[in-house]
Amino acid sequence: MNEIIQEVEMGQWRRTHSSSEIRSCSENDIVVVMGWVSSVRDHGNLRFIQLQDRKGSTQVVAKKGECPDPVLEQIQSLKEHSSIAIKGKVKLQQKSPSGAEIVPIELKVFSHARNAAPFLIQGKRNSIGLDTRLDLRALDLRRNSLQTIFHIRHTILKSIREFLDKEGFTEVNTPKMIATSTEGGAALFPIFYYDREAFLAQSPQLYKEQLTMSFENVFEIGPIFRAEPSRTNRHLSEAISIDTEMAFADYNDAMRLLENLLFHVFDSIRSINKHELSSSEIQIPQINIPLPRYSYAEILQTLHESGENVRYGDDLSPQVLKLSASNMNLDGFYFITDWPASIKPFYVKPDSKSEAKSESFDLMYRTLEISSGSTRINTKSELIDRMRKQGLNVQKFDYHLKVFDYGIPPHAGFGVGLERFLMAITGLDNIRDAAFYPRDIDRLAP
Ligand code: AMO
Repeated sequence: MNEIIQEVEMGQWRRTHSSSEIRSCSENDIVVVMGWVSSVRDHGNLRFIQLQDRKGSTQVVAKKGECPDPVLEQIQSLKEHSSIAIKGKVKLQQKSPSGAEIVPIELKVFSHARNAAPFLIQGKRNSIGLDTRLDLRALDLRRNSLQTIFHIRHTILKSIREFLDKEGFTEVNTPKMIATSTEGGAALFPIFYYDREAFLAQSPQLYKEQLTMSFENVFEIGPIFRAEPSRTNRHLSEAISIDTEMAFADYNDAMRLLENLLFHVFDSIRSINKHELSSSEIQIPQINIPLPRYSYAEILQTLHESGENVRYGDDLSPQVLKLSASNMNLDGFYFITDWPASIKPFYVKPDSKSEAKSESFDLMYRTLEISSGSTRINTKSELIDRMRKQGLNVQKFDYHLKVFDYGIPPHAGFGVGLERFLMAITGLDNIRDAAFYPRDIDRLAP
């Protein structure tokens, strides 16, 4: 360990001001700031520390003669990322971005960075390999560009809760260790549940549907687990899903709810994250509601007109959507509605006039799927019929089907992938950067 730097405990020291509060101090006020070093610059008898905390950063200026010599020496040996506290005098500075600087009187180093970090706090997100960053994710997340993204994530969640609460939705939590698949068998993670096989939940689907019986409108924000075998920039093995379900409603009501939710979230981000957005390249989308709605059949028609051989019942991959994008102006956010029933899960209600299509939608951002939703089947015989058609073992769903004997209301809902949504809003090109600790086929740590 460095001889000049002694790691010490916090003792009686407590932070008096965060970085953003220094500007409202008076000249010569004595303050204690705490945080981590984002940069140190040495000009001989003049040394600068940029001290970062969760609210921003403050400049500490140590000048020979103005600050005690031992403090000046300690600063010379400080490395970026060290965790420190400074007691010092406020010097108002119009020219400094924070409006004030601190002249140190005493310095406490809580934890000294032993190695030069592979990346600095101000560094650009993409200037270093993703794997190097993810291996040291806690440190990576200190970087300004990621701080902005995760502050926006926080606003998304806060404003969604605010909006759904106002709309009369109750927040719920449903089991994550479950007995059966809901979204298709292949993507399940099996686990041991005492002496039985169980699975990690792919979605709260069946539980949220059941809860419409007692609460009418419910939402859940929680993890979903998908054993995705492919390595893409838009799939995680563990993602956060924002699920809603409402009684006495159909998929048109669900789409209206979702577009109003988007509008509220974007408005909130623009106002709450205004300061950070002004110093970043992120442009929060401006949307007009209602959002454009294109039926699956319309998109297929456009593809056929441009000579593409996509059949009714094929999924619309990002590559295929790119082809129709230029003809249909598939930019920004839009819905694709009325998907073939054959490619939707068993609980999705087929259209009453045409069995081949279903009362369903996907919310898209360009070629990225952000959410799916639908009207659900609410009669037991129809649900059993659909399960059989999809080759499912009906008996395994007995715990769910039972409920349908006791008056489940007509209902509809959607699930939004939080990381996909964050990607769309902030322009991220890899979903891994939208998760604190991403999980994929190759990564189970940190
Ligand atoms: P779906 O399977 O389409 O629908 O999932 C809903 C949304 O969750 C996100 N998502 C993912 N995000 C990252 N990595 C993944 N592997 C992943 N899988 C899904 C997507 C997707 O649009 N029960 C239905 C929802 C409903 O109808 O209410 C469901 O789970 O953004």
